[in-house]
Amino acid sequence: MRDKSIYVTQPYLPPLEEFIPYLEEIWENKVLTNGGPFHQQLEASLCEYLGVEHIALFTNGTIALVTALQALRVTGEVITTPYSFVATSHSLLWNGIKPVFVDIDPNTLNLDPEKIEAAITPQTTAIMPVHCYGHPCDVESIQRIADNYNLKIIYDAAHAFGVEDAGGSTLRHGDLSVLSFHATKVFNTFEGGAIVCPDAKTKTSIDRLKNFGHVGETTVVAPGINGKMSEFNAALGLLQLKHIDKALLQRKAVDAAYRERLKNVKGISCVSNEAEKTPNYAYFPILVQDSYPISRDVLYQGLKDQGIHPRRYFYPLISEFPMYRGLKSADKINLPVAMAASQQVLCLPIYPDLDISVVDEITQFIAAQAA
Ligand code: T4K
Repeated sequence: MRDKSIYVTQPYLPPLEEFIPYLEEIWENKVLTNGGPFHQQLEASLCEYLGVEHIALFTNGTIALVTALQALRVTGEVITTPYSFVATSHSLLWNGIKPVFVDIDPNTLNLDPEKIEAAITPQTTAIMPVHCYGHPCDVESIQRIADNYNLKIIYDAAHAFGVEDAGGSTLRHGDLSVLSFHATKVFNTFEGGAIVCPDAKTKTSIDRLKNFGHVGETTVVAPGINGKMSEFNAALGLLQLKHIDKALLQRKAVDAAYRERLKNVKGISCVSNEAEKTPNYAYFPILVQDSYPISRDVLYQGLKDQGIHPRRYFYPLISEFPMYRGLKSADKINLPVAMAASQQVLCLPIYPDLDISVVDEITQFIAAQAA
């Protein structure tokens, strides 16, 4: 019998004793931050693991998004999705940029490329799509539009750690991709994030921006911010990397168990991960459709009453929050697919240590409501 509540996620933590040698090294070196040895090692190790050329580590994904926009000098209007965590659009507001919301594709729940062109104005300078739940966007169509209109692309890849498509890492697309290493993510450094850069020059300018714009002791070349990852977090990242493949396999088993047990439940559909060559099983979103006998919110509450805490990522839509709802593009009429998804989605618990008996319990509860 289960004796504790189950949350949508539980951070992966390696054995504590494995972290002690890293701490001892920090204590010995007395280098705590500002691009120390663990920071450098983690950048190199992540490049190798993810199959990308250049990575700049950050204190979290939000500051990385804010900095990515600064690095590309994005201004004016940026086309983005309302179906995301609010940090996506907040990074635009922090740069004085106007978000322009465009509806999503009903299958991938990512920005719908067919709707992008109609939203482009003379003020548009970039597109900020999200690989929602780690499922890749239609990167080719988005790139074609960006090329035609001379727009930058910054992917919010907060959910897309380790995801690969047929050609390699999903993080290689666009001008920049931004990762989050928050506690709730597939790969975590407690707090953390990164920008995947296409070349060394871009990485250098981003490294300056995350260090106040400093070059050397006495020169400041840009109004940078403090976005640096500490040695403590970088050391955690190095240790997590040693365990990531096992953690991903455990997630894969949970994902497969849900799909198998829910496949015949009328009114419940699982978001496909067939587009990925290597999925990361970051989230397990289901859509509770009209043909299911109870609403998403009644199911949500029913599970909570059992001590199971799924999450309605992403409800409400970003466009419904007070600082966005006055925008013309925030009008519900423009965003029917995103509205429907936000009313139907429920992210079920998924994390490496989740026991399959809990998946059984959750799926039996969901199926029982439909019986
Ligand atoms: N772009 C996208 C698309 C994002 O999803 C995010 C973050 C960002 C950008 C920004 O990246 P960061 O600046 O965060 O690096 C969480 C996270 O705080 C946030 O990182 C994440 N997206 C978002 C989707 O989810 P909450 O409000 O759901 O977190 P919270 O505290 O309710 O945690 C959920 C569950 O996880 C808890 O019920 C229990 C468990 N948990 C959580 C934490 C923090 C633990 O067991 N231990 C923990 O330490 O926002």
